[in-house]
Amino acid sequence: MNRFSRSYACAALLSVSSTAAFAHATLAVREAQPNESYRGVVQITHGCNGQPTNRVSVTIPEGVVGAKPMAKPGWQIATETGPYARAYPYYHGDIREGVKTITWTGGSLPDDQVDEFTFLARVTDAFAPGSTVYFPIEQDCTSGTYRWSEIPAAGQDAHALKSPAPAVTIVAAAHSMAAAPAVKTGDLKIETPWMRATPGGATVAGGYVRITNTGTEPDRLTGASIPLAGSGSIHSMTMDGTVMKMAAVTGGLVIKPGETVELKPGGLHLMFEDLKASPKVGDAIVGTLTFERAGTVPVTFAVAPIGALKPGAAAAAPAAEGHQHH
Ligand SMILES: [Cu+2]
Repeated sequence: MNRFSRSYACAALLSVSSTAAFAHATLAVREAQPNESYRGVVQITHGCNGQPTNRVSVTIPEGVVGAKPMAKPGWQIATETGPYARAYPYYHGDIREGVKTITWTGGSLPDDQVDEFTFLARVTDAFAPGSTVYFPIEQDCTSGTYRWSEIPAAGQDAHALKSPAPAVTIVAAAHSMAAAPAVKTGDLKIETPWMRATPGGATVAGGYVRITNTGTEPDRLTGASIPLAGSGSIHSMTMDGTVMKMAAVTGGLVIKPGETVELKPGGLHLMFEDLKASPKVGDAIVGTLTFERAGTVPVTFAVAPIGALKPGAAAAAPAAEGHQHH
C-alpha cells in the first residue's frame, strides 16, 4: 500500500510539471519605461530535475541598449556584442551597437537554493507604453537544460507556453515629466509648459503654461508654435449653459504687472491645430511663445498622458475631461 501511494504521488507530480508553465527563470522587475534605465534581475528558482544550475544566459532584445552585467562573485561573465538594427539616442549621442547576450558560468547553484543574476540596460523609445519586451533565458545544469525562450503569438496566453521567456511590460514614463526650470525672459517668468498626448489621427492639441509678469508694464501673449502643428493660438473656455465653448482670445492675452496667468485644462489654453504627428507621452517638444514686449521665447512642452489634468499626472477618466475640441 505504501509503495502504491508513493508511485501514485510521483505520477501526479510529473503530470503537473509537464502541463503547467512553472518558469524556473524569471525577471524580478516586470515593468520598464521608455527612455529610462532598466535593472534586469534574472531569478533562478530551480535547477534541472534536482541538478544544480551552472550556466545562465540572457538575450538582450533589440531596442534595449547599453546592457552591462553586474559582477557576481563565484561566476565568470561573458558578453557578446553586435550592431543594433538602428541607432538609438543614448546619454552622450547615438548608440549603434552593444551587448546582445550576457552569460554567467562557472558557479554552481543547488536546486534547493535561489540566486539572482543582474544587469543594467536602457529601454529606448522603440517600445510604446503597453507593449511587452521579452528577455529569453538559457539555463544549463550539470545535466539537463532549459530554454526559457518561448514568446506568445499575437492573442496567445503566455501561460499556455511550456517554457516562456520572461516578459517586461512597458509603462508610460509619467515621472519623466519633471518640470523644466522656469524660463525668465525680461519681466516674464514662464513655468511648466506642457501638453497632452493625443490619440493617433487627432488634429488638435491643447497646450498649457503659467506666466508671471514681474515687471511694471503689461505684456501680451499673442501666439504659440510647435513644429508638429500648422498653427497655434490662444483660446478661452466658457460655459454656455451646460456646453463648454472655446473661442480665440482676440488681440492676445494681457498679463498685467504682478499678475500670474495660468493656462490649464478647462480654462485658458494654447490651441495647436493642423497636427502633422501626435505628441507622445514623455516627449519634450520645443516650441515658442510670442509676446508683444518680450518677443518670441523658446519653451519646451513636456507631454503628459491623454486627458491628464496636470503636468506629470496620470490620465484622467474620460468623463472628467469635459472638453470637446471642435
Ligand atoms: Cu481650444
